[in-house]
Amino acid sequence: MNPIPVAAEPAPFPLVAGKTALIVIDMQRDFLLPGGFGESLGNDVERLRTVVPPLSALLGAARAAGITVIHTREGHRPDLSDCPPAKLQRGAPSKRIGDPGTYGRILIRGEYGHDIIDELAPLEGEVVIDKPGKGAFYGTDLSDVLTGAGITQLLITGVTTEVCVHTTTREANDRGYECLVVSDCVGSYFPEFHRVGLQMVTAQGGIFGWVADSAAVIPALHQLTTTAA
Ligand code: TIU
Repeated sequence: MNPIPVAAEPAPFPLVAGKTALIVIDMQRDFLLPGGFGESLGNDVERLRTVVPPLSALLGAARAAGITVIHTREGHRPDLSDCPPAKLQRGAPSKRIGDPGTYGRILIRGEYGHDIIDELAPLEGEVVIDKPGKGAFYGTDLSDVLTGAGITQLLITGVTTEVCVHTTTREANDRGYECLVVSDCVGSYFPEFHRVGLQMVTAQGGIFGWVADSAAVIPALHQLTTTAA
């Protein structure tokens, strides 16, 4: 089947049926709710809430189109053996990874705060990748999952734009994936970093990939649904 072109910067993005996955990065309570890791770093977590409605709509369209959906969660083992001292000690946050927080131990697997917000909860059968770093490929089996599913195109969403979204997009681009970052479905605690982070993806002819908003991607997913039916 021919790719469906999505209006994007710097050029139309080729959406390919059966080869596209939606990646939802770290939409976890620890990043989005007051009292979590994000706030412990001094951030205003309310800024990330704007991502939830458009991402919810995009997720619905992706599920309806039957494309592969993969969620990621940043976090660590309870004994912190997979958390490098440099990450643990970085900065001077009021609370660190592993400390008790409002939603359990901060960014620790199995804790309430580490899990994905209710609005975007994974459905049964959707892959959830637990990652110790900022990039979703580092220290995970994401490459194997994508290869096994025959995926070549990634729709990248989640938080935060300039940290885990950027790191993952760069990792994916270097591995040969064609990446479309969905601009209103990624968010940052810093509006300026968000804006420039998106520009960095598309500069120089799309050095890391493509950028489009959900209003451009959702109709293409609907088209995929119609074409596949
Ligand atoms: N602090 C910040 O902006 N982000 C992170 O620590 N992790 C992710 O981006 N997921």
